[in-house]
Amino acid sequence: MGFKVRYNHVGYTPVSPKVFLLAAEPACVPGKGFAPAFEVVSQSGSVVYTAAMSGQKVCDYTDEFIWKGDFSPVREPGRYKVRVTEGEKVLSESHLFEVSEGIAPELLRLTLKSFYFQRSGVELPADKAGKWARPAAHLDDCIEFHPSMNREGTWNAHGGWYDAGDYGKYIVNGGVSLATLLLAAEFTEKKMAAPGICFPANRSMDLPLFRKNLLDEIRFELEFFLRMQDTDGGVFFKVSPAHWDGFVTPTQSDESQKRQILGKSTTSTLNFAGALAQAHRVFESVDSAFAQQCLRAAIRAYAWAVENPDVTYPHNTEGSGGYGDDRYDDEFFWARAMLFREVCDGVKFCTDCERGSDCKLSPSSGNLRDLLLRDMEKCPPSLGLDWRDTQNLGWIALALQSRDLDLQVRARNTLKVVADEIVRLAGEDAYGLALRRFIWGSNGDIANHALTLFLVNSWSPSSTYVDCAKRMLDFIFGKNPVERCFVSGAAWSSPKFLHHRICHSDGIDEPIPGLVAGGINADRQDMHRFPHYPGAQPGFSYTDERVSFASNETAINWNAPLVAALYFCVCE
Ligand code: 9MR
Repeated sequence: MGFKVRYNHVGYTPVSPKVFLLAAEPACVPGKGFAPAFEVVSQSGSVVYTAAMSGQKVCDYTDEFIWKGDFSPVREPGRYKVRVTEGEKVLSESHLFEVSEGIAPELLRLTLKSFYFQRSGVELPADKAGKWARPAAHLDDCIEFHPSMNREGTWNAHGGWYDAGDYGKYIVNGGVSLATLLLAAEFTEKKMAAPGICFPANRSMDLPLFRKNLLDEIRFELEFFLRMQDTDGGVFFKVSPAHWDGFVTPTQSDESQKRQILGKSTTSTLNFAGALAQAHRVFESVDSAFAQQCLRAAIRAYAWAVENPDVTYPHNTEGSGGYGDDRYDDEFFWARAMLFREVCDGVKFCTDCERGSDCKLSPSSGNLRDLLLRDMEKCPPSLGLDWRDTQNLGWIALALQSRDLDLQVRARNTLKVVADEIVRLAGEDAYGLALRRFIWGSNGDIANHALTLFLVNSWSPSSTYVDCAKRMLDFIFGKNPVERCFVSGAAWSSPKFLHHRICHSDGIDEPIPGLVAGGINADRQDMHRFPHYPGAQPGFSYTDERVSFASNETAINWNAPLVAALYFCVCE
């Protein structure tokens, strides 16, 4: 009979819940009276804690029997393993893992730094990038328009992060990634300003340094965003190579093909408006001229979208991803709520903040507050957020603003219902997740659920939310059916063969650290590339192979909520 322990391969923070699982392989049916127990063993071999495994469950996406072990009382920093026994027999035991206050801060540093490695168009010098240093390439400062634009001339679309394992740069996905990182930035500011906060909150965390690095990284993308705005206020959709690149370096890619800019559309323009309005808030105290520039750009973008409310995304996907979305309500809600939060009392929106400019909120659209009330009706929240469904960013903006207490209370209560639903679903799931299905980028979904819990906890504090969120992050770091820590460079089981062009062409064995793999994806869209998934059940739909673009690619919109959730783990 095959048993496996499933646990956080990196380790646990002393005060965190410390839960691990025992899984019996799908074919094994435990006999009556089967009663496993476990011990926690220190590196020197002494048993520091024993308890019974509890709560047998069947996991519906792996067909495994699952038991839970909880060793939360073990708080003494050190290296440990868990060993599950039945009578004299050892059923399974873990590798050594840490209990340490340094774990979450280190993971936070690592996952944030991954954005630096995703920078395009600039040199990454060795003193910052170590062995992953690389020369500037994909400058994109003088690129042509895609033929679909029917437009002469060139454009400067320099900078920004590569979206994922490909060399595309996309506003739609960049926008939600920025918004998520900006949320973390908002909280760092509050944290540092709070009276009586004993600094640093976690002794292993240098919060001012983290905040500086976070803002530097966010600004790198924001400056690219600003370049993507056309003179009329609309925002281009993406910059991409003419054809999918092979696994070549950025420099080799430059030598082999040209890059193009394309697709001014409603979703890209509203994504831009939402993210840039929020940037205004975050950068106000750091660089107010830049903050004003962001806000003006956001308003112009919003005005363009009001006049162009249904311009579809570019359907050209040769050499790039689609990010296709023809529903605009949720993007309008996000942009409006962020702008509402920044600039107005909801009555004279544009005239108040952009007197004399060409910014127009169509008079027939009515006052902004009324529009927001309609948005709230039309766009109920989801459990988390992704590039397609962005309404939660609208709800979050309303929950965090204090101009209108009525809207604040409604938004906070609505999101609290969402958090309670996440907790309910997680309680039913053998691995403690609130996913309804594992889809492309499921690790991003998991991180976003955790982030929702942490945000709601900020106005409605409950250890249930925090514990549930932390247990979800354990899944990303190893407590999962495929026994992988999904973040490169974080643990012995981390991915080595991410679907990532730079990682496969830079001649360095170790992948760039801090990148989260998309993770388990029951849809397996890459079967034609013959990946070796470890089992037939949906929960085994991950493989650490380069061909597995559907499970083993990384993307900025999955890394960003992980950074934000880890920030909350450490500091809030
Ligand atoms: O994250 C995107 C996922 O939701 C879609 O199902 C998938 C297919 O359209 O595309 C994913 O995004 C990819 C993008 O299109 C191009 N860069 C890599 C992204 C991550 O795989």
